[in-house]
Amino acid sequence: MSDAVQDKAIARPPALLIPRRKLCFPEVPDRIPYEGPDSKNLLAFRIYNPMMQVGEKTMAQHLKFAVCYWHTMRGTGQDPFGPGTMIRPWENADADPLENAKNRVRVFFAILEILGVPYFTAHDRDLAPEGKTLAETNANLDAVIAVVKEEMARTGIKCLWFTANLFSNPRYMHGAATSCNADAFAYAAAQVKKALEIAKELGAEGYVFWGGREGYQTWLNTNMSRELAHLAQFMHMAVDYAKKIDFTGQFYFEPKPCEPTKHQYDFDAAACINFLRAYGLEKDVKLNIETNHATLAGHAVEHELDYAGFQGFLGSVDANTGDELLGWDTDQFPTNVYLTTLIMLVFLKYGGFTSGGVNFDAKVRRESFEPVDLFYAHIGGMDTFAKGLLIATAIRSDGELARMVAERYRSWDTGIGAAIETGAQDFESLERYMLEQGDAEPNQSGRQELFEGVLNRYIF
Ligand code: XLS
Ligand code: NI
Ligand code: NI
Repeated sequence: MSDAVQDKAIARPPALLIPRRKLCFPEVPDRIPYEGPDSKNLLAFRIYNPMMQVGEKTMAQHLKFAVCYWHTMRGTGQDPFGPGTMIRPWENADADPLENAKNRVRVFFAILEILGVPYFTAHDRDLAPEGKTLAETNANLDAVIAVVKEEMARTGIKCLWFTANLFSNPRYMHGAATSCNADAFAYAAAQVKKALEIAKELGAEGYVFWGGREGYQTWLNTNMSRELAHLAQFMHMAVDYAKKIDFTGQFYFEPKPCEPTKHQYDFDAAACINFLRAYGLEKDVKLNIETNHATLAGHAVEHELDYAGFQGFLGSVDANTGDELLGWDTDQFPTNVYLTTLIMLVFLKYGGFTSGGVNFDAKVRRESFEPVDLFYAHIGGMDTFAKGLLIATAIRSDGELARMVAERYRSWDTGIGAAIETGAQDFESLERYMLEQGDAEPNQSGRQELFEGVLNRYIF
């Protein structure tokens, strides 16, 4: 941190008024410019050029970037070994918490404006402090949402999805919808009812269920079938209430295998889709897939996305990354072009984002404690996704990789393969066929190294 910033942070009691950008972010321009690939300026975009036409849409329309409120505004840098580290000149611990919360919203929208990001995501409890009762908490939330609405109207920034925090408060220690305590379920229902009303009011394009503590720590004390039935009832109630108030945003279920519980019911895309189908929610809920959660489940994110995609469950992506040496949800910003290329390849395969988008569910490191780091982080993530979009678009328009995959399955296009696919064969006819053939000869190499080489040719 430069001395100048430090002096300001210490000398100036944070003011509870619309943040004067130059005080909060002295190094950052009013708007991050696009300077092109040759720029050395890391407070500029090198690749992300929102108006650039890529196929039928602009880059901005393809990527639908969102900044999340929780990590960006409420991340303090606290970890299990020490307290927060972040210097946030707009925070005022001595002020009325509600006034501080409103001011924080204005800073948030200033950050998005500077970045030129069109969407945000938030939990209810990120925005406003809890009161002593549910009624008080709702009133606090209403007061802050009024500021959110003002800022949305002022800037044109939209809500990609809204959600409720059903995991931080101790009342949810056993989970919310899957709690052994029916009162916790009831509280969560009231909380999500309110969150859906807000989603409607903000015109949110979606609503996310992330399990939080919907899972368990030990089988010994757990009635799994009862808990899962409750979770399904809860989601049905949400879908029904959304219909009642005419909230037409898309519902998403976000897979995560562990953290905070040992066994999360929303383990991965397969577990979520199975749950949604088993309980009749498949028409109303898609998936919000997070890169780092895929990794924790032992999957590549492109596997999770495509697994959801071919079954019609692909919704949105929480864009972040883990660390290959750390086995927890580190929520780092994505800087790997291979990763973003593969993510965009899958989304383009299914026609791109509709209700969903690229939400940076990512946080700066505890050591990156200055406000300017929020900009380096998001600019880096946006450029990396923009590059991934361009590469994926080139791969798709050449069609070479797709042709190579099609070629690998050519035995299914004619002869016995085509006959099986059309349903014209059974075990008896296939036995007759094989008795005649004698054996199934290996017919081609997997060519993994060739496929990787072709991908690399687009990347560098
Ligand atoms: C936590 C989740 C969470 C959801 C929203 O790991 O990623 O941030 O995206 O509740
Ligand atoms: Ni997430
Ligand atoms: Ni996460």
